[in-house]
Amino acid sequence: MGSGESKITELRRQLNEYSYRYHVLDDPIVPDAEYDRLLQELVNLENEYPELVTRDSPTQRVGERPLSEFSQVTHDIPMLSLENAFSNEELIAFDKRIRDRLDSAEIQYAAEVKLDGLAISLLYQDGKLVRAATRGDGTTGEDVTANIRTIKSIPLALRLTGFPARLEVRGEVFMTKSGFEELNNRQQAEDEKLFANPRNAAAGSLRQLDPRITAARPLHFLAHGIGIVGSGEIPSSHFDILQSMKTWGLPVSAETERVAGIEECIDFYRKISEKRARLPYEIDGIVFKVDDLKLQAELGFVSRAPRWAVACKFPPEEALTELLDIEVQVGRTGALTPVARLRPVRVGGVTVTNATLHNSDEVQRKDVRAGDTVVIRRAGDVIPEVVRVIAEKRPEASQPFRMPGQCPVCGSPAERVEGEAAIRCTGGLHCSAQAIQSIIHYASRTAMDITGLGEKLVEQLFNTGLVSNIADLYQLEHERVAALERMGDKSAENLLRAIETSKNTHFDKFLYALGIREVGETTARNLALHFQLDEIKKATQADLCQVRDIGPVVADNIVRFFRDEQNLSIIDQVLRSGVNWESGQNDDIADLQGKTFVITGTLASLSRAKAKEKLIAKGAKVSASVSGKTDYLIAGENPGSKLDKARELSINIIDETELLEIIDFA
Ligand code: D41
Repeated sequence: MGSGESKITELRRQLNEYSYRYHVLDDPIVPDAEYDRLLQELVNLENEYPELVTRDSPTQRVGERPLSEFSQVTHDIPMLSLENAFSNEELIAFDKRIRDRLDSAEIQYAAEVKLDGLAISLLYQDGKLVRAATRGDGTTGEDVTANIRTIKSIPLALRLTGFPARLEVRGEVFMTKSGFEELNNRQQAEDEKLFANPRNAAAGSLRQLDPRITAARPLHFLAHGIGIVGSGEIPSSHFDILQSMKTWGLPVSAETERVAGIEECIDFYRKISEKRARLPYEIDGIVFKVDDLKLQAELGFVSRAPRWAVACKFPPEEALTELLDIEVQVGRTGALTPVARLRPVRVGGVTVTNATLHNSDEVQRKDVRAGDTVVIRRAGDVIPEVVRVIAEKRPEASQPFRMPGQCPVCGSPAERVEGEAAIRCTGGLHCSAQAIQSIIHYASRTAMDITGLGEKLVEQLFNTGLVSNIADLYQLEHERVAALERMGDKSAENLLRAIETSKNTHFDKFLYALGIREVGETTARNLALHFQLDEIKKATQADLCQVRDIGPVVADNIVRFFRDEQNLSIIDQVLRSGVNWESGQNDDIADLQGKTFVITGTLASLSRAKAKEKLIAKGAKVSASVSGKTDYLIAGENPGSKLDKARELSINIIDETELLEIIDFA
């Protein structure tokens, strides 16, 4: 072997190994720039020795010429479809059918996420990728080898040994959520057509006749099964096959687990549903497959679907509906928020009638209009939003939306604040919408915590003239409250007692309750650690900027708030009504101040939400995932992968008893 040849072999080995570490193990060992440098070195050497270029060299991913058409491929072993289960009951029935047929008490399943991509078949002959085809109708697909070769997570040659001489790998080609966003941003910048979702973007990218276009698209692949196996041994269970494929350099999902029995299936489904919004790619369900291949063979298939597998579909996160009208709401701080009123539609498992449009810039950018057919998205527990308009369905007479120049509630001029997206009503507390919202906020659980005083009741008290500001709450009389519609003696008594009880509070809660613009719970707590009320009233912008996390804008909001005579008078009245707090009570808060907690598993004596609230009340931060910034992991029953991660990062792990001590939970 010449020195050129051995250098080329070594470079290819190195590049393939780096690629494997990156795409399959998700654990890169070199920076991208180093990979690119070695690849360039290989390109140069191959130019020097063109006779040494091989089909499976990492330099040979992108073909030079567009195809004129895709040729047809017949799948020797048909690519079957999946039976669906749309409820827990249907999943339970699936498991029961299998147990009955096999006369078995408990079945082991491989539990996988169901990627929302395109099913693909990859044929490896002697470890070399020789053909790639779409699923098509399951019997006949299209030959997309040239395009598939451009996908970097698909090995052109398998690693190591032990794979069958002929091996058909089946899996899904997809685009990550972030890859999709980036692609659409690029398309927009270049005035090209936008893709509706990652799945369509992946499909459109794979359908290109010019592989150079496909190569520029962020496509990924995950293997989830096999087809043809010729001359060679494979493991006897599906899960073990996936593990073997991984060692051969094929990427498989990190979420796959082996589970036993229906209960573990349901747990897995719940776990992934909860995680769904945080996964980097879109999934539309879970697939359960009988793990043992012998049992699979025994079960066989009906028409075009195997009896041994089932797909549990998630409710779709997007739906189409008609936008009936755009209404402008006024928030606590006067911000005018356009809200879409929708023809009711089911999305993400609930019926949605309103969706946020954020602000007027957003409405302009998306050009959303009354009468439009729109895509609504509700992912996880986030507020439903309008994603985009279906332009083709726009009615002819439609008018662009315009933000009103006046507050729709009080008629005061609406102004855009420099450097802000929001347009605000300038009416302040003279605006009934702002007045009502400020009282709702004052009474809310995380502020003064006046039990039972919610939105509806505040509106009623305000509209009947009993309460116009927070000070009036303390002047309420039993008879007049009891006389309100839907109230009565008992409810009135409960309300007045709740108001009385709430008078004993903490300074930070009170500060937060005042609803000063941009003073949230954390800022209020930081302020309370530094100042007494009298000091804040007199503080200058510079004084306030000394406080952690307070910048000039927030400081300015605070100064303005306490310069307003009406605000000062209301605060005076409130305090004279008996609202009080102990001074110096915040000493113990300092311990947890700024510490970051993550909670995993189930807690026996309180909900995770409650634990989170208590920790935040003590000045801690609570984050959803473990990282280097985490100070403590609270591990309850059945902790998940967060516990492993925390151990890996040597993060302090505490149990429920210790947690209860920290938060003085009685
Ligand atoms: O992730 C997927 N989309 C996925 C699709 C998966 N994890 N497993 C699958 N398993 C099968 C069987 C059991 C029929 C071999 C599938 C598909 N089929 C499938 N994809 C498209 C049609 C069928």
